[in-house]
Amino acid sequence: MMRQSVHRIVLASGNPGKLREFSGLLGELHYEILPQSQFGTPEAEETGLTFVENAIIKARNASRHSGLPALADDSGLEVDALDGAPGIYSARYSGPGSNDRRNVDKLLAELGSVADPERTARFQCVLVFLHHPLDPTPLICQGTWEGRILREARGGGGFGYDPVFYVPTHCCSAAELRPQIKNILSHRGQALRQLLAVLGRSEAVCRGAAQ
Ligand code: ITT
Repeated sequence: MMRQSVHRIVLASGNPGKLREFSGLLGELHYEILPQSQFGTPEAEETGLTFVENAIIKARNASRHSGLPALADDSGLEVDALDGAPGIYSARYSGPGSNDRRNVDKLLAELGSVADPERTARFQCVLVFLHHPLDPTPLICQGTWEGRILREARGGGGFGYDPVFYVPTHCCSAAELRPQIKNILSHRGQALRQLLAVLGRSEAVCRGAAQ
C-alpha cells in the first residue's frame, strides 16, 4: 500500500491532559495534528499486555476512522514497591469509573507504609506512528522519566499522577513544573523528540526515492 503524506496526522487520544501536552510539543512544527474526536472515533479497547501493543491498537483505530496517518501514546506509571503496577493499567487503576483523583488516592493508600527510599517509580511512554491502518512497519519510540512517589499531592498543573510524582532533578512534583519544563523532561517529550527525528529521516528517504 502507498504511504500517504504525513502533513495531516490524527492524534489517537481522548485524554485532555495528553492532548494539551502534544499541542505544546507539536505546536511549531509543520504537521497539522487533528484530535481523533474530530472524526467521531470511538475509543479502542486496550486489550494488549504491553504499552507497544496498546499504542498500536489505538493508532490503528484512529487511522481507520480518519483515513489519516496516526500518532498514539500509551503511557503509565511503574512503581517498584508495587512490582511495576499500575503500569499499563494506570488509567484504570481504581476500577470502573476511574479518574485521576481516585487513581492517586488508591496509589497513596497502597504505598501507605512504604518508606521514602523505596518509593521509586518511573513514567513510561510508548509512541506509535502508523502511515495507514495496515502499516506493517510502525514507527515506535519510547521515553522514561525517573522519580519517586510523594506522600501527598502537590501542585495544580499536569494531569494523572503528576501531583504525587516527585522529580528529584527539580525538587518538586511534576504538577509543580511549568508545562514547558515538563515537556523537556517528561517521558512523552523524550519519546516525541525521538519520533520526530525518525519521521523526518523516513520522509527524507521517501522524497529521495521519489526523485
Ligand atoms: P488515551 O488512551 O485516550 O490516550 P488514557 O488516559 O486511557 O488516554 P493510557 O491508557 O495511555 O491513556 O493511560 C495513561 C495513564 O497513565 C494516564 O491516564 C495517567 O493516569 C498516567 N500518565 C501517563 N502519562 C502521564 C503524565 O505525563 N503525567 C501523569 N500521569 C500520566
